[in-house]
Amino acid sequence: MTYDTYRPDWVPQEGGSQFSCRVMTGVDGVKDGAAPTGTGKTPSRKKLTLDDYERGILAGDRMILSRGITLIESNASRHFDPAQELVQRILPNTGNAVRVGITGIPGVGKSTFIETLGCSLCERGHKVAVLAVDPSSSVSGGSILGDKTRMEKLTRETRAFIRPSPSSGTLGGVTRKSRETLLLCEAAGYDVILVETVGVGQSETTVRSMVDFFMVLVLTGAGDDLQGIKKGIIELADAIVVNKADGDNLRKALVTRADYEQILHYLRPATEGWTTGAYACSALTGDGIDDLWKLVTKFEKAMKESGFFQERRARQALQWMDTMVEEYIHHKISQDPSIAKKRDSIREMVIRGDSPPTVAAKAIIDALETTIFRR
Ligand SMILES: Nc1nc2c(ncn2[C@@H]2O[C@H](COP(=O)(O)OP(=O)(O)OP(=O)(O)O)[C@@H](O)[C@H]2O)c(=O)[nH]1
Ligand SMILES: [Mg+2]
Repeated sequence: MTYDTYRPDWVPQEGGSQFSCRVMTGVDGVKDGAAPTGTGKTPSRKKLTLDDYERGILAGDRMILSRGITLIESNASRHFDPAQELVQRILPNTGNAVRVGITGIPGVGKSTFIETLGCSLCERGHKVAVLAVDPSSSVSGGSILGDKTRMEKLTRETRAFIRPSPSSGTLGGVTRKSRETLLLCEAAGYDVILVETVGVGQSETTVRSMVDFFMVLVLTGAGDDLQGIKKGIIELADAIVVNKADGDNLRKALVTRADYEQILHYLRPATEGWTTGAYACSALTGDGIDDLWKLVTKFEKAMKESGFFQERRARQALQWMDTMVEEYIHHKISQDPSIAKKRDSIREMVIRGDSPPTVAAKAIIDALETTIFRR
């Protein structure tokens, strides 16, 4: 056997020759002189068939679930049909979870809340999937990425599955992917789905349209107590939750809660037959979290009894379908260079006031009909 002898970078003063390293020279080929096998490249992952995906997901295999979601999130056109077929196949096994949306301004404590609630639910035997709808992710690369560290305990929980926001595409694209991801998680046996979204822009309306119960987290103590919260968001909520009701902030949080309660009297509730209330909790200490879960359970029971639960889901499915059709048409318009060009010049005319919007819309529809729908 041959060795090369090296002197390490650091040796004790007076260090003798025993502080040398002896490194065995490498050999070409493999053990016992046998011929090398393979190409030397890292082996690629086994390609899964649709049957593999279906079976794996229904058996609750997390690795296959992750890969199924990756298939759905893919922007490659060759993945579109198999992804749709997969959703179609698992569809009969969906719909059994309670879907809860959680929104609020950045820093309000959504991730901490989900971590605390999620762990508590897992302890009680639930299987919890956490998803994110993040309109900024296409720009920033996904703000929930850092959340895996904020959900440290939940990440380690075997009964929980955390999926960061799909990181590319328009909000519409992100939404489709999130909805389908939700279905896959349900098929894999997750009975609670928590969807986090930042309370800015359009994303909360989108999340409202895919969940049963919608929670808006708010803060206190920033001078004007109702800072930054748009009336529109409150009108979507089934519960307003003042978070960080702990320590020195507790008293103020309770005052804020009462203020919201007042405001809610004047607003139309988001869900027919349900009174939206204001609550206080601490995601950090866990105070009030279990009570909020009881509230969700109470909501689910009452809405199922009244039939509103199923009715809303049916409406959401129809809305989803309509959105898909609209998106397809918009996609077609922007994909077809002649229509896109025509649309741009028509838009200019509308901006300049040279064409009324109704006439302009008709011109675009005519262009669509002659080029795309002529078959
Ligand atoms: N005192 C106190 N601090 C909290 C509470 N909940 C969250 N925090 C802290 O608030 C900060 C932001 O919490 P996150 O859970 O990351 O907030 P987020 O709403 O998910 O933020 P984004 O994902 O950036 O939108 C963290 O430093 C948390 O430790 C709470 O109930 N009490
Ligand atoms: Mg977060």
